[in-house]
Amino acid sequence: MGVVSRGFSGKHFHRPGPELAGRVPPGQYLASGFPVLTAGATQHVSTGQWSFTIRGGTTEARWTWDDLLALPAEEITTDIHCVTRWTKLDTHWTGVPLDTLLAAAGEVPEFALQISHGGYATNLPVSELTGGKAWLVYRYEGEPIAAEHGGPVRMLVPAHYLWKSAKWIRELWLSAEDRPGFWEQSGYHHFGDPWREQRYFND
Ligand SMILES: Nc1nc2c(c(=O)[nH]1)N[C@H]1C(S)=C(S)[C@@H](COP(=O)(O)O)O[C@H]1N2
Ligand SMILES: [Mo]
Repeated sequence: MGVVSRGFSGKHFHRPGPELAGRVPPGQYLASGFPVLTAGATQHVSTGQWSFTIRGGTTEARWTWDDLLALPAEEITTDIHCVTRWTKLDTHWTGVPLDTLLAAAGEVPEFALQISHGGYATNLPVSELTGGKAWLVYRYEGEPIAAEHGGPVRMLVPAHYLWKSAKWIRELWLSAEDRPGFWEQSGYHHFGDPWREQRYFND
């Protein structure tokens, strides 16, 4: 992984007014644009190349782009929070809930590691990906997701800091141990709850 490209620049961020205090987690600012945060290079994955595999359940399950589009999709409106302190309110996405996908994996162990094209990875308990809390998304604001934002398909787990939402996702590795991903190996939190400001390992 190389340099982290940051979209952070002062004039595009502002403090939330009091009316939004309950929407914006502690230490966060509102972003007017949609910053791009990538460790390393943008991955260019075609829809024909893309597939998603869940390993580590009693059944290995895999979906191509066409398989994913054939599944019932949900429209998601949600706020997203990056650990570099920007928050974006009311983003709209279209995608398939992980509940649907994990149901095809049989019995599953406790932890999940999201794996991306390009080598990025991030971990969460499986229980954070079920119960309508996570989606594989393929549309943003009604359009295909731009490559820089993780298209054609990325994970969306909005209850956690956005580093827990892998762009260009290709696999989910399930296991009984909690294996750290890219940022977690560099001292970031294993859980990453923005409301509890779980930025670094000991937060
Ligand atoms: N594959 C991959 N996914 C990733 C990252 C990355 O570097 N590579 N960065 C993470 C971080 S730190 C954030 S804040 C969000 C940024 O998503 P965005 O670039 O669409 O704003 O993607 C997350 N997912
Ligand atoms: Mo981030």
